[in-house]
Amino acid sequence: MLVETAVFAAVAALMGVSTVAFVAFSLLGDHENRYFLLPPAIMSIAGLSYAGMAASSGGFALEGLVLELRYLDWLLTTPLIVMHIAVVAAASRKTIAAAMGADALMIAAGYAATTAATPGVKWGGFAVSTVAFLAVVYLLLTTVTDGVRDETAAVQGTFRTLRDLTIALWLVYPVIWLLSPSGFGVITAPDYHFIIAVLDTTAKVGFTSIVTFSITRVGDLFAEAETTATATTA
Ligand code: RET
Repeated sequence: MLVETAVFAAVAALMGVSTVAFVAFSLLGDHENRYFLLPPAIMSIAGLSYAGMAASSGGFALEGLVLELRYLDWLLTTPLIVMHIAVVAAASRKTIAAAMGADALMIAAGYAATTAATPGVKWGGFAVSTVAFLAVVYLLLTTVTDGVRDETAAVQGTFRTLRDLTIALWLVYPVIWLLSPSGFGVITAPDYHFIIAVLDTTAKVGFTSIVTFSITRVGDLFAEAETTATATTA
């Protein structure tokens, strides 16, 4: 069996377990989390996609569709990840929509670059994708962050850490793409698949957990701040 088939299958299993864990966390906790559907949605889409990638690379079904399944996963889940971060900061609907739209463009152009037959389309797609990525980063650093400006230092700190970790991790994707056979071919395709599997797992399971616990924590901190403000004015 191909090593990448085993890697894809392992990630699929992990996403399946995470889906159940996030549903359980939302249902069993005594916290108010209005965004509880986002993590299981993100995990289950990725789980199905990785299961398909395992089947495809192992020659069971969906022949030759690894790339399509990966980009379909990213097209659906990365805007949801952006939305999850933005709702923590109570960003406006307009800002959230703009960030999600730029994110989707980033993935669509990245797909065009990866499957391009000519260098023109490839590097044009890479350029469009990178600009869209920078637009997402810009929105996260400006308008989305403005949403927490009036909050306590603790709320702001939690949000900034989360935001910066996400930006740093996402920055690795275009760098690895440049090193992969789609870019300059410094690393092999199996290595690229493995690195992406690790990055996807960190970005999804790792960071979505941090966001989910931050929502709980930021919620608590908001409540604390309000109690203190009421106590001071009373
Ligand atoms: C590509 C290549 C073209 C240039 C850029 C890219 C960026 C991709 C990113 C993907 C993030 C994926 C995540 C998945 C989670 O499971 C398409 C590689 C800028 C940022 C977070």
